Amino acid sequence: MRMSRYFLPVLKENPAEAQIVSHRYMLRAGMIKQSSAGIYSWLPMGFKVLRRLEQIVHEEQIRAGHIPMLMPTLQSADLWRESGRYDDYGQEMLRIKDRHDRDMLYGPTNEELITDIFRSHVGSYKDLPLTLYHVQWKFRDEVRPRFGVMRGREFYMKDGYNFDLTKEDALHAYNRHLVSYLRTYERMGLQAIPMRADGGPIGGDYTHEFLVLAETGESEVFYDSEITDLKFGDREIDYDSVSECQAVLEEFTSRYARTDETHDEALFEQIPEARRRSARGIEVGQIFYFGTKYSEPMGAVVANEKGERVPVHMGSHGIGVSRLVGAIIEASHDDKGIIWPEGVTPFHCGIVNLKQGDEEADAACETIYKSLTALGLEPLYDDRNERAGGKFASMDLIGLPWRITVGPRGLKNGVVELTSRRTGESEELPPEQAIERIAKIYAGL
Ligand code: 5CA
Repeated sequence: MRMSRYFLPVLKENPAEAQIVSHRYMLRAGMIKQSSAGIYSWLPMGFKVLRRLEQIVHEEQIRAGHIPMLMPTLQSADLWRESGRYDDYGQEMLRIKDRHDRDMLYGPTNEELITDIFRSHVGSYKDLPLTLYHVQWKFRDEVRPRFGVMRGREFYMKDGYNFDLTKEDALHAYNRHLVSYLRTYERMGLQAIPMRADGGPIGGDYTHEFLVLAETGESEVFYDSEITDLKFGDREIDYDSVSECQAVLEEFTSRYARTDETHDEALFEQIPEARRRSARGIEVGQIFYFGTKYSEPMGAVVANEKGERVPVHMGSHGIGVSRLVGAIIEASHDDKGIIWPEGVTPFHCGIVNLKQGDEEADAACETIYKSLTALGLEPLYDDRNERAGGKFASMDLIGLPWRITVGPRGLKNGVVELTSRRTGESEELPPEQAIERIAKIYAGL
């Protein structure tokens, strides 16, 4: 993309309404614009990151054997009356009437809708196990929407639902989700710690929240410091294997890690003092097993091997896709701007032309731009007629992990400059080598 033709409305001043760094940088880097309290438009660069996160989510869900689909945002209140949650959900639910005076709502989550789809089409244990998911906008009329996309009213969420014949099978689905989530967050450059949590309005005895540690996090968390040494890495896992998924669950959940809702001071004090940590965290996902809480009242039953009709065991599993954009920035920035992890960056590298209009510099930038594009990469070429200082400041704010700087002086010696946004270190090398280096960094991501 050429910056002169893009829509990237960068702000020079700090917006007064932004209290935390991710909100500030998302506004300043022209990623989002508030349309009303807790509701945002995603401008082109913000949208690119959101789409990228969604893509990673899809890849990891499909790898785990889960099936993508799409349900609507607007739902009929009748389904929620069947589960009993229409009244329970309270003011967070946005209730709407259509022209025929029918009660509708903007879905805050989809347990009822998916259970209705399931009961209409599935009747036998032979069709199980089944996990369906979608990535769709949700609406929760939060009392205090704040921190930009972190606590929005409208937000983008992946929600998946498993249907199993037995509790045992459903717990395997739970473990499978835990494993797939660990992989998902690591690919986004995040460490998200599974913590024992509270069921809340979704319900259920088994539930873990995934938290990214950050000073600005809304949750208070307590954990054993050993847990931050755990990495999922690039290990291969057979998602059908009960024992393999179980082993990962045990590895990642056996140490003490809880949110304030489930914190147990006496248990916590059994950890050696030097390893006890209390901190703040951003909740980027939650998994639940809730058994027959919805299948029983809504009649989602299947015939088992003996021909008896039994309610299915279910769970639901969510990832806050739009919140993650903010969470990644909270975890990865400096005082100049965002530092995108390579796995999620909106553009693979920036190209800064130090002297726009200089024949040689322009030609070199064009060649680099075209070569990177031909390799399937997306560079962002700052081809504007601006001073170098302004161009650097914009690039630092936008936070692309790599920058190639091209100027007449370097070109005389046959070199350009390759700079890492994270370390700030620069290296001079011939353009072809800079291109090769970038291609290598992104190979396999
Ligand atoms: N039905 C279950 C699992 S699919 C569910 O709704 N879980 S949840 O309530 O925990 O939401 C899933 C994730 O969505 C949360 O972990 C959080 O990352 C994100 N989320 C929840 N509320 C908001 C909000 N107001 N703004 C942004 N993200 C949110």
